[in-house]
Amino acid sequence: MQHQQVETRPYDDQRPGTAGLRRPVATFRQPHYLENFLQSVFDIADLPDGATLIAGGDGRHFNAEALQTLIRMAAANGVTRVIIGRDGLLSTPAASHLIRHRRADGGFLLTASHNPGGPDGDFGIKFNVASGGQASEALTEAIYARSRSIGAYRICTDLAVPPLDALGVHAFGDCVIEIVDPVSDYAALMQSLFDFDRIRALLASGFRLHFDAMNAVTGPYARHIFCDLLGAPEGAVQRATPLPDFGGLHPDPNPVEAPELLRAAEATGGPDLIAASDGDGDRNMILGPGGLVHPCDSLAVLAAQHHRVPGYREGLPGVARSMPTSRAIDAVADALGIPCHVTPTGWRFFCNLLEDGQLGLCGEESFGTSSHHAREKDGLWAVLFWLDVLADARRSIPELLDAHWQRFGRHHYLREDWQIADADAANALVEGLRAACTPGAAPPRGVHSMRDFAYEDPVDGSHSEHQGIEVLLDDGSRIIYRLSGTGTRGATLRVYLEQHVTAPEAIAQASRNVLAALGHTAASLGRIEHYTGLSAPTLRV
Ligand code: G16
Repeated sequence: MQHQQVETRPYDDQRPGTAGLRRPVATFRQPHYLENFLQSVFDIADLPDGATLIAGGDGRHFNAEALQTLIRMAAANGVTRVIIGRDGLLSTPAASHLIRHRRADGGFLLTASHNPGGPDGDFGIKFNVASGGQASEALTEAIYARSRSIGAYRICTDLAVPPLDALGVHAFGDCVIEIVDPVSDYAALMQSLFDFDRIRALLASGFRLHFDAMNAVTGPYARHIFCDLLGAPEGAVQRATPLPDFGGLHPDPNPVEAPELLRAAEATGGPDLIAASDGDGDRNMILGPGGLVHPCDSLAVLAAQHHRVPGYREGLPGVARSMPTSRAIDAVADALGIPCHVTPTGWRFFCNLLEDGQLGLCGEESFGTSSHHAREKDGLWAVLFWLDVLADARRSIPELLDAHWQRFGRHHYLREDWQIADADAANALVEGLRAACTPGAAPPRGVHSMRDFAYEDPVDGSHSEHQGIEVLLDDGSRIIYRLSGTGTRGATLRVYLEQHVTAPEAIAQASRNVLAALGHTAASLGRIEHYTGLSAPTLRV
C-alpha cells in the first residue's frame, strides 16, 4: 500500500501525564501535532509485524477526525487490523477488555476522560499495551523523548477511510478495518462476574436505580445492561446519548460537578442507589439514601463484601490503593489477612500487580475502582458490584456503610483542590515541602513524619520518585500534597486530608466538619498563601 512520508518538526510539550496526553482541542489542532504524537508511539511501541490494534473513544469533539488520522497512520506503519467500536465509541474499560479478549497488540483510547469536551474543551490519547493496561512510565517517557526528536511521520492519504457506523469488515489497502459492537463483549464479561438473575430480582422488587451517563460514553452500555438485560425501566438511565460536548456538562462524577445527584440522594424518598460515570466510563460515583459513598469507603466496603459476588467468591489475593487514597481499605485487608499495596497515583501503577495475579480489587480516591477483570478502572462494573452486594445482603446502602464503620471505624476523608494560575509557583510550593522531607530535617510542630513518596514496582523493579508529599501528624491524621497530572491549564495542587475515628459520635459527624482544622493545618504547613496568594481551595471533593 502506498504511504507518504511527511516531514515535521517536534513539539516540546508532548509528555503524557497521569493518564495519557491531554491537551486543549486547539493544541491538538496545530499542524502535525496529533500525527507527531501518534508516530512517536508507533516508533517506540515495538509492535510486531502485522499488528492488530483496538481503537475507540468517548465520542468527544475531535474524536472522529483523530480516528481518521489514526487509521491512516496505523496502516502506513504496518498495522494489518484495526478493531474499532461502532461510531468510534469504546468506553475505556471496554477497550481494555477488547484488547485482551481479541489478543490485540495494543490500543489507542481517544479520550480526555473527565475533562470537559467540545471545541473549547480537551482532547486526549492514551496508548494501552497488549495486556490491556496503560503504557508504563518508562514507555511513556520513551514516547515523549521520541516526540522531541521526530522528523517525519508515515500516513496513507490515497484511500478513503471506510464508514465507521456499520458493523462489518472493510479493506483499507493491506489493512482490515473491523467495526464491532462496543457493548456486547463488555456486557458478556459483566455477566460472567455478577449474578444477573439476583440483580434482576432486586430491580423487579421495587428497588429504585438511577444511573446518570452524563451525556458521555456509558449511555449505550448502561441502557443495554441495566434496561435490556436487568429489566430496569427506561427512565432509570438518564442522559444516555453520548454527545461531542457532553451537552455542556463537565462529565466528572463527583458531588461538585453533579450536585443534583447529591440533592436527589439527600431528599427523602429518593432512589435506593444513584450512580454516575465520567466521559470515558472508567470513573464511578455511588450515592445512597442520605448521600455520597466516598470512593475510598466504596473500595473498602466492596473488599469487605466481596464474598457475596460470584466472580470474587474464591477470595482476593491482595488489594491496592494509590498513596493518597484513604487507609480504609488497609483495615479491611488487615482483617482479611491479605496484602494491601500502596502505589503512586495513576492506574498504570496497578497494572503490573494485576497482571502478576497479586490483586483482586484496587482503587483510588479519584472515583476509580476496578478488579482483576480489566486493566483499567471501571465505572459500570462498580455499580453492578454494589447492586449484587445489596441484592445478596438485603440491606440498604446506609445500613451497609454504618455496619462497616462500626466494625472498622471511619476514615473521614476530603480532597481540597487549589487551582493555581502560575505553575512555577505550584512547583516552588512542592519543592518547599520536599526540602522539609530531607533526612535530618526537624519535622514541624505536631508532625510525626514526612516523606516524599517513592515507589519501587515489586514486579519489574522500576522506580518512581516524587509521587506526593505525605505528612503524618502526631494525632494519627494524614495530609498529602501533590500536583495533578491531568489538568491542561496552570497547575492544580491537590491536598488530601484523612482522619480515622472510632467513637460513634465522631463517626456520625460530617467529614467536612471533622477535617476543617486539618485543612487549616495543611494550608499553613504548605505555606499555600505565601506561594500562590490563594487563601482558600477552589473546590472540595
Ligand atoms: C486519571 C488516572 C487516575 C488518577 C486520576 C487523577 O483518571 O487514570 O489514576 O487518579 O486521573 O489524577 P490527577 O490527580 O493526577 O489529576 P482519569 O479518570 O482522568 O483517567
